[in-house]
Amino acid sequence: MKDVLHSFAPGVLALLFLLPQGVQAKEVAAPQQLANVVILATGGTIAGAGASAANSATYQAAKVPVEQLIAGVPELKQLANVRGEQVFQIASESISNDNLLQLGKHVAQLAASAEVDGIVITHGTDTLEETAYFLNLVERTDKPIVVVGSMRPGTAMSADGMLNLYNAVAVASDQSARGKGVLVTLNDEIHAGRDVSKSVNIKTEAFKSPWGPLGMVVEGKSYWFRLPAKRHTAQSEFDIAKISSLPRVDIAYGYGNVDDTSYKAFAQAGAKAIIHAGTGNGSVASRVVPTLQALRKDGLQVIRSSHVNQGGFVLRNAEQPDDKNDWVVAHDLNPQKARILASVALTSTQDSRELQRIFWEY
Ligand code: DAS
Repeated sequence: MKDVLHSFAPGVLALLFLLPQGVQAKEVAAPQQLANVVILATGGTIAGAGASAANSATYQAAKVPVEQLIAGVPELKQLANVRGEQVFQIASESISNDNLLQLGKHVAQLAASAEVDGIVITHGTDTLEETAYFLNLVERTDKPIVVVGSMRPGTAMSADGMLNLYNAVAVASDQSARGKGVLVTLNDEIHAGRDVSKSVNIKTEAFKSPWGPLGMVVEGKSYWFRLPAKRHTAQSEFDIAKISSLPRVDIAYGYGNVDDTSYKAFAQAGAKAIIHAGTGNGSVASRVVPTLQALRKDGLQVIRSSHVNQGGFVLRNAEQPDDKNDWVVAHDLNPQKARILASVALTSTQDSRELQRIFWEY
């Protein structure tokens, strides 16, 4: 661990020597004027460590504890009164529904406290978009909740985690971020937790929203250009306090030559809904349609989404007779986000028409 801190120190030390004389450090407000921000650490690359500074892609995720992350960015103290909690220390591809519930309930407790003004969640990038959307649906608060990750470990040259964390705390401590839903900051951009997804896995500019980011963070200041249009957080009908378990929802991938094997297997495993990650407009291979019609008749919900990678847009009764089949369409949500919304929605309704309303509104 010590050597990892040293790898952070040069960055900070260099700053002290390189800073041109006469440049005044940012005015630091008195602690009582600063927002109180809690950083919940869950693991991922932002907590990763590689063998050398040249390892930007080969490293171990979920190694560096939250105290070390905070110590690596001493400038956080100029933004907010920050404290850290280590909730998990896992790579996010391993996050489970139980992890989501545990994290969601802890976030709700913190958000309810008058001592907390904003929450930052450090998280692996692989399923960051799912966690951010989940919290966007179930956290009944207007306080800023900002999910942040990094594409390179802190030990690598040009590591992006330090500035991403600085930006996340800057947004979480900013009154202007209130009421904008759960936010995701990477690469100086502020995205809606609902819209953003990981679109490339080897660049620091990895996270994209099909309809664009909400804003930018530059030198610790948030600049807003758009607002979320869908229901979220305090305006949501869902409440983490009323959710004790998340129904199983699986994703079956559509592709050439596909057959109904995966759909049947998920139904057999107890899925309450299957997200069809379809080609194009959520299209379904003709040899799979009868199985999905039968599964629907058995009570399983069928939700058509699209696995196109820059924003699908699945409309009812286009490509498939959804009214006749009593299927649901996922609108512009990618399959992994559709899974999150279906699982949350199924905690409150089994009615396919209600599910469709929820997919239009969230
Ligand atoms: N395995 C990845 C994860 O934890 C590492 C990362 O990109 O954060 O999501």
